[in-house]
Amino acid sequence: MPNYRRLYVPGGTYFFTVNLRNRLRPILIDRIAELRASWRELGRLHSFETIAVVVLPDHLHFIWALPAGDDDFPTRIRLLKSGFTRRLPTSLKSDGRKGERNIWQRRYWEHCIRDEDDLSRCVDYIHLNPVKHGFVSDPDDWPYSTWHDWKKEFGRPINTSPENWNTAHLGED
Ligand code: NI
Repeated sequence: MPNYRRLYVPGGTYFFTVNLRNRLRPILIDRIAELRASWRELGRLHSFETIAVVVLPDHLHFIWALPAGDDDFPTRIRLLKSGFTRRLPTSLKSDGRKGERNIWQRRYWEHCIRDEDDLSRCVDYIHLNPVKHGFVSDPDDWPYSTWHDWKKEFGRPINTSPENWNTAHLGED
């Protein structure tokens, strides 16, 4: 079992949902290399630990642990978004609809994780999200998540009971 106590930074562990404006364009998957490069670049500029992440075609869910006393996730998210957009070809830099110049929704959903149980629930939510959205029937089959790293490290650490994720509303529409 994962040691959630070790992973959990009290007051500094956050769950985020970040969406594209145009939910019909699978840019995040089509341009996964650019997204990874933006994530790495952000890691060189600001410290944070990515505890779990899943990339869906038009949105992201992830958990970051920030250093004690540092709650500046808005800057980090802004840089992640702009770093990704900057790497896109001009044809993809707007959301594809007239007048919308930003591919990202301005708002994002943020949840400060309360304790180790909450962390475990949020991690499972992330790793089961491709199943929740109907892309695959097993998280094993979705390549764009930290599930595979977690499995390597912890076995198959997931609570697949539906109440653990199906009724949760962690920033999903
Ligand atoms: Ni989702």
